[in-house]
Amino acid sequence: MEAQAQAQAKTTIFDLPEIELVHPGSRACSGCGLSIAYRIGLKALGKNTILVVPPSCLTVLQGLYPIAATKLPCINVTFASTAAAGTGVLGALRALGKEDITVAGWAGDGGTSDIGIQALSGASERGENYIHICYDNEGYMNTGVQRSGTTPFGAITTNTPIKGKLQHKKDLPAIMAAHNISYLATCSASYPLDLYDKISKAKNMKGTKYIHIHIPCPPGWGFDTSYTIKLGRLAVQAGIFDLYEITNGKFNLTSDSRKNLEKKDLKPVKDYFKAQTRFKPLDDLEISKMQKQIDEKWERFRRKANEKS
Ligand SMILES: Cc1ncc(C[n+]2csc(CCOP(=O)(O)OP(=O)(O)O)c2C)c(N)n1
Ligand code: SF4
Repeated sequence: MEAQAQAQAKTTIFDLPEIELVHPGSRACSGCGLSIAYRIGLKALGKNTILVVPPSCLTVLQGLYPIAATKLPCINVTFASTAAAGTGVLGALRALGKEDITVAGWAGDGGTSDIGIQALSGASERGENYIHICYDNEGYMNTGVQRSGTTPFGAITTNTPIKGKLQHKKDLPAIMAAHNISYLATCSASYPLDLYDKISKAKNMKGTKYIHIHIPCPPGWGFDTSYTIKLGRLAVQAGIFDLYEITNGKFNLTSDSRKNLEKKDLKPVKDYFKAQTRFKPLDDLEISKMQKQIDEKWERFRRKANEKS
């Protein structure tokens, strides 16, 4: 019961701010998880925000001045430099005495886990008062679905076309947690209220904050555009992508991931893999190995939760 109560997002659909910081209509694909996360995320960041965005699907979604989809000021920067540019904006605001403005980098998984990681690591080590939001659609999607560090094992991309990716997904939130930043949260486009609460919390904390959002991507993953929400939820309910936050070092599972703690059997990972054409190379043996890894991870989560209580 207690876990159920703690699992609830604090914000309900009725309390979401009515303000819209994204104009209706964008150039994202239909069914894009990013367009949901972006709309809700900007409601949480609020209008007193400057965005820093590297090349990605988000630059396509936003479009260019004067027909940009975003109503906030936004700086488009080079691929590797999001967090460094964010640090520069913070310095300029400090010089102007305007320290009440939120500076948020919003970058893809390629722009965060691969090419942007050194700038982000530096900003985090310095403890810049900066929010970095990584939307993880698990590939370089804007340039035609190439594999990134966070593409999962077995996924077909245009440069892993036959056997799928042979390496496992880089655990970027764990890398960021090792920087001991003030706040870190994982979210999913399929849990918009949980996402809203976490970005709102990040906005009200000092120091470096990192938000990692799982983003179902119909053309990159190979599923029907009407299944975006269902598929993102299945990733969480099968225990593949976990929703949690680390506030000043304190770890907590949230939303359906917290509910998973009390379940004996989570949804089978097979359902998630079979729902996407990108996982075609995975045979039953590979899937059962992955099910075992997920089961072991959840055993560890349960042991930790029992030690705490
Ligand atoms: C230095 C550099 N290398 C390559 C590119 C080409 N490029 C533009 S967007 C992009 C993919 C971005 O991937 P990701 O950050 O995962 O965002 P997504 O497209 O998936 O939204 C690439 C490779 C570039 N702009 N700059
Ligand atoms: S490729 Fe994927 S992430 Fe990019 S706009 Fe299309 S659905 Fe969204």
